[in-house]
Order: sequence, then structure tokens, then C-alpha cells
Amino acid sequence: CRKDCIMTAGVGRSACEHWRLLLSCAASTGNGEQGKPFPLTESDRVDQAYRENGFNIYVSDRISLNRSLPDIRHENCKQRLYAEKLPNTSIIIPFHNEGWSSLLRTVHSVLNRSPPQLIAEVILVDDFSDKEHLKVALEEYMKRMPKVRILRTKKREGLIRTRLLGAAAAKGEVITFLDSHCEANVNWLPPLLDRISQNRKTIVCPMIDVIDHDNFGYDTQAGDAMRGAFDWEMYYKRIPIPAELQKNDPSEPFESPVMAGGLFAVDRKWFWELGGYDTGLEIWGGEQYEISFKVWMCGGRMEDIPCSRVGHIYRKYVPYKVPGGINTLRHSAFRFFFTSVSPKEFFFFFFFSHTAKPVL
Ligand code: UD2
Ligand code: MN
Repeated sequence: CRKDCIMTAGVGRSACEHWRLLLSCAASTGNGEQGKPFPLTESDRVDQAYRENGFNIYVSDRISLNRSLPDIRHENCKQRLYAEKLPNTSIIIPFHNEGWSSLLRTVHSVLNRSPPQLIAEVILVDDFSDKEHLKVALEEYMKRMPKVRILRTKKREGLIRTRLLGAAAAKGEVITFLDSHCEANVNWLPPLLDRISQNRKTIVCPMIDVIDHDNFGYDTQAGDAMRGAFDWEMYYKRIPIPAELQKNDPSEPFESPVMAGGLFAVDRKWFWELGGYDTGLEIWGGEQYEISFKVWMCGGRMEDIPCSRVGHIYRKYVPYKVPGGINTLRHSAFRFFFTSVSPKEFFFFFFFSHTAKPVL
């Protein structure tokens, strides 16, 4: 596998493709290598395989923790230059009863594909899991990875307060949140940190690729020229970027009204200046609107970064219990609306997410 660094000189900026380690390794063959689908047999599809995680953990277990991925970035990404001196980041990964191989592949992919000096630490925050493999075995395993710390909540908190626990402990200049079943792709980190170093009030999101929950094939979501929005029921969706806002160069960062939620980087101090998350948000959902609205209302901006790509396993179904039932989800999704956003602001953002250019 190549570990080279192609330096393109610039004034204080460089395009370093060093971190394609384990990525464009043409030599890597085997289950799931190059992000290829795992050849499933009928017996691999047994329901049990999905029950605990909402994706096929048997397949995940049979794929290397260091598997190679296809470099599906736009061609222009290879020419882009980033500041030579970038802020470092704490990577925060909340998890609740995550599968062993899917959690570890997240950590391996981050460490394999990031310049080491940019990773201050990786904080795994366990939201009161009861699976055995996430206890002593995980601690033992992580002893070989000095940058990884494990924190644990004292009761089931839900993903929002779990993330906050990690953020409060973080020491990096930037904090980067990931879900516990992701794979960071080639050179994913510098394009994110570069935007924050230019404007610390920018929250940046990578493009989220799809890791298939059956066969673990790695692919782009349908169409990159899309950005986040939401409908009247507060369902998040991606809609096409209006033609007049599309960039000539598809590798250029573009503004986004609301983020998907799980994968983003933010200047640590700016995150706290924004007030972090509303600690009343329960278990799952809604937090992406809260943080998105706050950043726009407080003079920041939010961007999607096409040259930064991270795969995520979209589950077949939600495997974990939600204490308080489904109403908790509705409560959390709407809570920000009743507590922190006035109807006028709500209409403004709804309109903005569909049509307007940011004129904030
Ligand atoms: C999406 C987001 C997710 C979050 C969520 C709620 C992406 C790719 N994913 O759904 O990050 O914003 O929407 O708005 O944008 N977890 C806990 N405690 C819990 C439940 C979950 O720690 O009680 C962890 C879980 O292990 C995972 C993360 O929180 O790392 C997100 O949960 P998910 O993967 O079930 O959410 P997802 O991807 O359906
Ligand atoms: Mn997820």
C-alpha cells in the first residue's frame, strides 16, 4: 500500500494526499475491500444478524477493520490546497450498544486516514450500554491506541447528552462528532478543519456516503448536489441545491440550512458560545435543527464539504429501546420549536431552507 505524500506547493497551503494509506491499495482484496459489497448468501440474511444493530453484524464481522475504500471524491479535490497549519480536533463518538466491529472500524478508519498531528484524541462515550463486549474487552483493546479515551454515562442519557459529556471533556481546538458506525474516507479531515481555520464560526459537515446495511458496499448517496432541509413534520430531507446557488466547481464548499445531525466539526469554543445542545433533548432527534438554527441566528454559517467524505451505516430499523416510547422522539424533535425558536424565526428558516440565499 502506498503511504506517499504528493505535495503541491502553494503559499502556506498544501495538497497532501499522504493519508491515502489503506485506501487506494489496489493490492487489498478480500471481503468488503475497496468498499465492495460482501457476497451474501441466503443464510447470511437471517433476521438475527440485524436484530441487535439494525444492520448485518455478521457481515461487518467478516470485513477487515482496516478495509480499503473507493476514492469517490470529485477529481478537483486532489488539486485543492489546505492551510499547512490547521487546528487539531477531538473526535467524539457516542455509542449505545454498538456492534464490536462497526465501532472499531469507525475508530480505525479515523486513525488510519487522518494526519496524526490533527487528532488531539478520540473520545468514545458509552451511553450506558449493557453489552459485554463494550466493557472490559473494549478497554483492553483501546490500550493499544493511546489517543483513545472511553467515557461512560451513569444512566441512559440519549445521544444528545452523551455527546455533551464528550464535548465537555474534549481538549482539541475543534470538536468533530461522528456516529459509532462510520468509515472516514480519504483525506476527510483537512478540508473540514481548513474551513474552520478560515472562519471559526463555520460548522462543517462531510458528505455522508452510504454503507449498505446488508452487504456493507460503500457508495455515494443519490446525487451530491443536494443539501439539507426539512418538511412541515420536521422530517429531515435532502433537496436539490437551487441552480442559481450551484457552484461552477462541484468540489467547492456550499452553504446548508440544516445539517443531517451526526457528522460535523465545530470550533470547540464556538460550540459552547452557542450554548452546546439543549440538555432537555431526549434520546434521539431534533438536535440537528437546534444547532443549525442557532449557528445561523448567531452570525455563524454552516457548510457541506464535498471533498470530505464519511460513510455511515443507515440502519434497517432502530434496534434500541427508547425509554418513554415514541412520544419522547416527538417531544425532542419539537422541543426547540417551543422553547427557543419563535414562530417568526421558524417561518424564516422554513422559507430559507427551501428557497432563499443566506442573507443573514
Ligand atoms: C441521525 C444522525 C444521528 C443523530 C440522529 C438524531 C447521521 C448520519 N446520523 O440518525 O447522528 O443526529 O439522526 O437526530 O446524521 N446513541 C446514543 N444513545 C442513544 C441512542 C443513540 O449514544 O440513546 C448513539 C448511537 O450509538 C449513534 C448516535 O448516537 O452513534 C446516533 O444514533 P443513530 O445512529 O441511531 O442515529 P441515526 O444514524 O439513525
Ligand atoms: Mn447512525
